[in-house]
Amino acid sequence: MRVSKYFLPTLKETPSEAQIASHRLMLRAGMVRQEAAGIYSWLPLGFKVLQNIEQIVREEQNRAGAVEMLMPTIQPAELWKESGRYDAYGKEMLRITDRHKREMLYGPTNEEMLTAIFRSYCRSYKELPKMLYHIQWKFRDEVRPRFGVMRGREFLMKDAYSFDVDEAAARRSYNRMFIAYLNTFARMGLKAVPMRAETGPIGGDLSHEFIILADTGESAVFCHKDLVDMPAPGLDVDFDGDLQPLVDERTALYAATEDVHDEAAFMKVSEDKRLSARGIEVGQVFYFGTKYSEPMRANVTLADGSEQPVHMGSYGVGVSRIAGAIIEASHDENGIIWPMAIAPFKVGIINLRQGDDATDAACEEAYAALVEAGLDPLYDDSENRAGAKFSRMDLIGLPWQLIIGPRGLKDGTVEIKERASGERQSLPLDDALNLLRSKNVSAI
Ligand code: 5CA
Repeated sequence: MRVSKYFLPTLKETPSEAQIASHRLMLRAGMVRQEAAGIYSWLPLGFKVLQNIEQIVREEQNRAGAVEMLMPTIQPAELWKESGRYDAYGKEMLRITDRHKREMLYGPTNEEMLTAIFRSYCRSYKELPKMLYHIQWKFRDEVRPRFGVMRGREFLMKDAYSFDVDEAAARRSYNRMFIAYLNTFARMGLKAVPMRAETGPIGGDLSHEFIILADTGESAVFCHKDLVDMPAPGLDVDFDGDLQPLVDERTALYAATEDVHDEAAFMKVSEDKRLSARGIEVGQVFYFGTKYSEPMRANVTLADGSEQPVHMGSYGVGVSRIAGAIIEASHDENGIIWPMAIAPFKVGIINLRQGDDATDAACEEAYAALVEAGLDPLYDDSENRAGAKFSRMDLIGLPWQLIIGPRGLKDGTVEIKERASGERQSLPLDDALNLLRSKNVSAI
């Protein structure tokens, strides 16, 4: 992409309404625009980031055996009356009445709808287990939408739902998602720690939140330090095998959010390993058994002919929140530092003298080569002065910068800068292109 053809409305001024770094940087980098409290347009740069996050989530859901589908954003109130959550959900639910005076709502989550879908088609234990998911916009009329996309009212969520014959089988589904989440966040360059958590309006009594440690996080958390650096299981995990030992490894050490925190248990962790911190919740998994299947009569016939409500769990990832969370975890005073896997473009090409024939030609050559290599370059071909190009490239945080100017070209060299370390090196264009090609591997 060429900057001259793109839409990249970066801001010089720091927007006054933004309280935390990620919100400030998303506005300044021209990633999002607020349309109403907690409701955002995703401008082209932000949208690419959102799509990259979504794609990693999708790949890891598929790897774990979940099947993608798409449910609507608008739901009929009847479904929620069946489960008993229509009144219980309270003011967070955006309620809508259509022209025929039918009560509708903008879905805050989809347990009811998936339970209804399941009961329409599945009647026998032979069809189990099943795991379905979608990636769809949700609406929760939060009292205090804040921190930009981190606590929005409209936000993009991946939500998966599992159906199993009994609790032991449901536990296996829970474990699959638990492990898939560890890999998902690791691929995004995030260290997410699973912590025992409150179940809130979703229900059930087994739940973990996946939390990234950050000073600006909304939740207070307490955990064993070793959990923070424990490596992800890796993409070669056998999801059909026994995942319990991998889950046990994580759950044996103390980790809890403030809502379920047990001070006495925490004090048993040796003092040098005790970590009390703040964190951002990027995902949550729930096992709630028959909470929805029982009132909604989603039953399956067992081998002995008896009928039983199906055992369910649900598993959410805050896709749009993650865009903010990654920036919170990875930025400096000059701007965002994207991990390679999430970066909206992998390389930024800076032309130091637009209009100089040799410089323009070298930039064009580099651009074509990087497109060819699948590195999706962003070429700043604007008439801006070099200083403005540098600061904008730092602000939007592409992992690599390829800097090309007349002075270097005279000696036959260009410059490469790594955004994360700030390290720069001069080398011939061909070597620079080869080096960049060698960096084109996704994380993990
Ligand atoms: N039905 C379950 C799991 S599918 C559920 O709704 N879980 S949740 O309430 O924990 O939400 C899942 C994830 O969505 C959270 O972990 C969080 O990352 C994200 N999320 C929740 N509320 C918001 C919000 N207001 N803004 C942005 N992301 C949010």
